[in-house]
Amino acid sequence: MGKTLAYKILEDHLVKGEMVPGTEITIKMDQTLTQDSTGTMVYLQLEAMGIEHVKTELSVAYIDHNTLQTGFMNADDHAFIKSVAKRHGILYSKPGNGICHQLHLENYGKPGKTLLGSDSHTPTGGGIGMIAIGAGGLDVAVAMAKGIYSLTVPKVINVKLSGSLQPWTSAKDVILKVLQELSVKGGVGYIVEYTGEGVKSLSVTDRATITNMGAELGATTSVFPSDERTKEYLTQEGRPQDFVPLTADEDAVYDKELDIDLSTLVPLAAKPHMPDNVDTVENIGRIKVDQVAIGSCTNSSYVDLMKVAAILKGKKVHPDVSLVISPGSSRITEKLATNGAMADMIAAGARIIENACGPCIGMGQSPKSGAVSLRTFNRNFKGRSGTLDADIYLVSPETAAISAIEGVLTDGSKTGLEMPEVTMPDFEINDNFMIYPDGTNTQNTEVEMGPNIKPFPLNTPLTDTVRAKVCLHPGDNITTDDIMPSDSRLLPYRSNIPHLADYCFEKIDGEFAARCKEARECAIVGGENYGQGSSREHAALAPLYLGVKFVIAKSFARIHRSNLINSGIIPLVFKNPVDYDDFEIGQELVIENAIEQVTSDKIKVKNTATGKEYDTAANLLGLELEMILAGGKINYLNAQD
Ligand code: MIC
Ligand code: SF4
Repeated sequence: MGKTLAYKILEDHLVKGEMVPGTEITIKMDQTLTQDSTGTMVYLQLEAMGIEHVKTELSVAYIDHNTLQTGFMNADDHAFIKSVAKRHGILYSKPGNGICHQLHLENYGKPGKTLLGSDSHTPTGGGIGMIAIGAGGLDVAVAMAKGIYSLTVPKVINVKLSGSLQPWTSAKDVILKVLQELSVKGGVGYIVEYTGEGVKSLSVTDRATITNMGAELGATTSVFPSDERTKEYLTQEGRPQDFVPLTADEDAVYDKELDIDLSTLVPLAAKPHMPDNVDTVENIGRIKVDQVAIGSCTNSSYVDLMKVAAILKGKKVHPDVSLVISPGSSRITEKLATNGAMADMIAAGARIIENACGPCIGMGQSPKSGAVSLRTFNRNFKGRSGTLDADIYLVSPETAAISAIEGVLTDGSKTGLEMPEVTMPDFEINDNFMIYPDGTNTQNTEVEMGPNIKPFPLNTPLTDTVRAKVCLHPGDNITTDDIMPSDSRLLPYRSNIPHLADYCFEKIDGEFAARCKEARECAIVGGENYGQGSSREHAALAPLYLGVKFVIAKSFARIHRSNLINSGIIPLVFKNPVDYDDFEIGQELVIENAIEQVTSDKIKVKNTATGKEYDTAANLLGLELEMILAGGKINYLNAQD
């Protein structure tokens, strides 16, 4: 029986276990990446492990999220990460170099390699034929310390592409189409593998847009084959030697299939407030637009921005629109500056901001009250922009640029305007923003710890009776942005859990933190896809700090579930999802014989307020069980030494 590309790469890295879906395997991790908003925790944890040199082939620490530096906190975090990087042989990418995923693709992504990143959009690397997985910070710290990562073997969906894209439609429309078909939870437990004739028509940066936003499907990762287009990209980036051809076997068997004819796609948009709330731009209609933001790890490549520049050239941004552009990397900005494209953007009235995540994570550029903002980003969760009542639509760079000129949401293919062809040039390598470990005397490097960097909270081993008060009952599709909001006010406190914890669930229920502090031992009762979105382990660490013992939900998102387990918080699923409706804030829940029960496939939770008992399951695989018993991953690892 033929093999999928995903399984070939995983098998190639197998350290423990077998490729049986639903079972646990351990794989060798060739590379890791971190970014600064999750990175400080990662490096605090790495320091706690007492290692010398990292065990990976390559580990990179990027600074791209917290670049506003509105106080000393961000700069202190950067200095801390830089010092730890030097101590352990990790490459350090200075602020201003660009967004981690774009930079990693340009500089270090290699077909056939594995990559673990403390950011949910790490699967961007799948565009170049890697198995690139997003994970919680602690998992990335362990991958650096031991060179391995454990995961549940996913199934594989085949997205079979045929045809080629029409002018004014692009890679963003492909992934929006996939999201429309599969939904934000359709990828949970799967790797999404792209095959078919249509693959050839997509460049590596197109593919990276698609695999990047595969994170919004809840998938473990997404992957494209490595072919002539991959070779072409690596050559343009000055790394032809990194190319290896890779593809699935002709007769590979997949668990699910989705066919997409690229020629039939039209410009699409994800409407507020979910990435899978997709419709055609034409159906949504010519709604008035207040802001257009172009950039993010999804759509900030050279070709994307050259298309934007070509659309803007000689035109004027609509008087009622604020257009802001953040390029993906210093290399791209430099090229746009020297070839005149940036001048075209500025002349049209665009605001050019730093090569960083910026508005995508609410670091500036929040739209006005009640605004309509078109963004080429990947998430439009309510409030993520920093403006709670803004309506965010996710669109392609082409749709964003033409709409910025028209002042209304516009389907470019209906304008009669020609969409200019853009090709990628060869890039000269300039790594002046990179600091490479020098390999000498690194262990003597002093770790720079600013006053805002506080120790991370630790759980205690599981007790036999777990008693907790329901402190939240929030409904379906709760995102990690809901659990632990991030914006310019809170991102500077990513190294300070006690401070951050006071804002936990702030946007959903301002009383949550106070309620937990009063109850001391708490539980959350959630709906479907609880914890979707980012990889931030702060969405587990803040609840841990506030005394959350377990979460019962209808279902969990992959990375958040792992982060809960790493923190020793039990993720329970209802055997009978309608039971969710029975619960109320303030009720006391009890798990008796917890130590024995967590090892079984049924865990009884009693609601002492009503006397009713509910069947739930934690479905813990080998290592996961050990971690829950020990009170989290750090306690488990310490007990091994
Ligand atoms: C995001 O896009 O939500 C982030 C900010 O990049 C997060 C990481 C974080 O919360 O720091 C992610 O995607 O994992
Ligand atoms: Fe940065 Fe946004 Fe990408 Fe997250 S999704 S890594 S915040 S650009």
